[in-house]
Amino acid sequence: MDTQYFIDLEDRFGAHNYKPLDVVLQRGEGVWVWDVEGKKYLDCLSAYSAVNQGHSHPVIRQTMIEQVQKLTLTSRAFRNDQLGLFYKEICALTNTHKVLPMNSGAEAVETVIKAVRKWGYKIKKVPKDQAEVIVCENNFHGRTISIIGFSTNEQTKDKFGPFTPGFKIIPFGDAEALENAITPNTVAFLVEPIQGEAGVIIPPDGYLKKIRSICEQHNIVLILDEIQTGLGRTGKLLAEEHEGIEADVTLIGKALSGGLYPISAVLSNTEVLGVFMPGDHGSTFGGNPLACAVARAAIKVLIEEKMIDNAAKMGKYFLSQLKGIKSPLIKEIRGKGLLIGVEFFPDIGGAHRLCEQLMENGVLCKETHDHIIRFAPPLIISKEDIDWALEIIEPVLRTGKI
Ligand code: IF1
Repeated sequence: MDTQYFIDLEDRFGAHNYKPLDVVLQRGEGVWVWDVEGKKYLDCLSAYSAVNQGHSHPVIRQTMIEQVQKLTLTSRAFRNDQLGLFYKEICALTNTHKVLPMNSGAEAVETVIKAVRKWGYKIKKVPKDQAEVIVCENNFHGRTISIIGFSTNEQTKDKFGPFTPGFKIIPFGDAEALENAITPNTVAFLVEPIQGEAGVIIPPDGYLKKIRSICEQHNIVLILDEIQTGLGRTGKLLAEEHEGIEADVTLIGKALSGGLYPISAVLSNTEVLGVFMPGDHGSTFGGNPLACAVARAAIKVLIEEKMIDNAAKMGKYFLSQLKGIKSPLIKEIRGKGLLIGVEFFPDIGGAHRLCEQLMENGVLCKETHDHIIRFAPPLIISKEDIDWALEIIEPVLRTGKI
């Protein structure tokens, strides 16, 4: 059974809500993946930063196997012996007071929107049904109806309305715009520290500090969506650390399991998550013992194996080498840690064909917004691996061919 066979099956039976590269992967180990024909690739996407710890990390994998053999799911109607330990460890690591575990990133976002609305009514005394949440242009926070309702991307929302009211959209990276958008009914500001889907957009220096202080002044909850930027990706445990601030609420997901299981979490101060009463919110799978055991192992190896330091060092090296490529196709290269975006001039005919050429030659990555390629390999990548990838990337980026 070859590549085409699997592609035909997907096309025939699956909804066509994706247009993947035509590579059918079968196995992964560390930074490498293999397709059904045995060809090896360096993964420069890491499942959109879910596989920060590398594919099939042996410690996470072993933990998962052992937990599967013991207990996987109890529902939250009963307690389990992994949940409390997960809470304790993630709180100690991130300086958090309260945790609410969910499954997908979008669920964590939905959860925090509920929490800050209730916080607004109960604590800030906003009049009934008047709570406003401020978000940014070009945001990406997930795919549910409420979340896409405050997207500014046409395709994301086209023909999916009507949407949830209560959101106000301001430009990203503009602290003054936040100040101006605030009303007495504003309960929270939800923002990505670096916009991933928008094309690795890094806000001006000092932006996080400024929004931290504006939110404090106006008694507004600062929510950082670190689902993509968190857990080492940018060379710090959380991207907020680049400016030495602490959000009131931080959302994490993706790499919280190292890619072995869908796990997300809302991390907050006591006041915000404190508004939830029994019955207010929940999920059948959220906080299950398998998820918690996997998450505990995933954060343990992230720290113990110094993956965050490696992301900082290797990110610097990768970025500087990429910046050294002289190419008429490239408009700008930017990044933090191992979250790197290469933006091409819009008239080069799209970055998709460049991704196809990279794939042909053994490097997997994906374009975003048509003319930007994101390089985000697992955080365990070595200098040798990067040099190997650069041999392939350099000619493709320079000439559009190899
Ligand atoms: C897809 C993008 C990345 C996220 C942030 C919440 C979520 C995401 C900052 C929701 C998810 C995904 C979803 C995935 C592709 C991927 C992506 F290109 F679409 F934007 F990473 F850049 N907040 N990002 O980045 O998390 O519910 O998916 O677990 O195929 O839609 P989720």
